[in-house]
Amino acid sequence: MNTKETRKKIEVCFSPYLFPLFKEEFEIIVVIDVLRATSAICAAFNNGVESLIPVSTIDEALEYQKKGYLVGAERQGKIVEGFDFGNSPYSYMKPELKGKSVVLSTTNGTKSINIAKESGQVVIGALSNLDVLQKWLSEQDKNILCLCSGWQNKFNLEDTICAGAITDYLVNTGNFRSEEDSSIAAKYLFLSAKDNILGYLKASSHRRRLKNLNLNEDIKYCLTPNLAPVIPVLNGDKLELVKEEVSL
Ligand code: 3SL
Repeated sequence: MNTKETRKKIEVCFSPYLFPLFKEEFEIIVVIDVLRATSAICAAFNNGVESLIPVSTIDEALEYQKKGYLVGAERQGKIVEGFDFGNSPYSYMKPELKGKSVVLSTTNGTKSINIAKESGQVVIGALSNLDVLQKWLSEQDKNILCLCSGWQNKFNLEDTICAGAITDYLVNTGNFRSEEDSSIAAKYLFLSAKDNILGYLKASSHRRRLKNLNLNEDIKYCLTPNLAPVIPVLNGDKLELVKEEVSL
């Protein structure tokens, strides 16, 4: 266990809007968009996708499509017309995507990735890769920020609960400290939700939004921990799997 002085920081930023207040201090930024961008990204890598290019705008997505890439695009929870797929994790489990490089643009998640990338090493976080990600983070000896993508710059519960789980785990190793109230609040939300995350989020805004679009199967998948034990990290403009083995 590290002494008080040598412990690294683990903090939580509730939304991309607040990110400028945090961005100078962290070497690793865990971008979280549980419903559904980062869960879809983990599903893609778990299915053998070679790399994934996250882009912020539909124009960028179109440019890649013209170059022959398979491109997913989502806005307001729906597939953007003319693209190969949207943001459902199930779209990224198809055998034909194995070994491919795909492109994705989503309402909040891919924007957060691009906002974070100038400030530190971007790592993808979701409930679906929780255990393996926590273990890997605990071995990095770096200051870590969990950036919750939220919804259009607003706070959301599911990303905060995931960030709280990571915070709780890292603080419990004895090698990390949290000082911000946002991190403490995230941790307490996780502790209240952890025995039934699906039930806890029943009335949450994005769960309702996706339920109205008949996306219940996606909700269940995204809120179930450890279905996709992979660690995607950003290398230049591409997400790729971390090279090292992580044993739980
Ligand atoms: O905002 C995002 O990046 C998406 O994950 C939103 S949705 O779940 O596809 O509606």
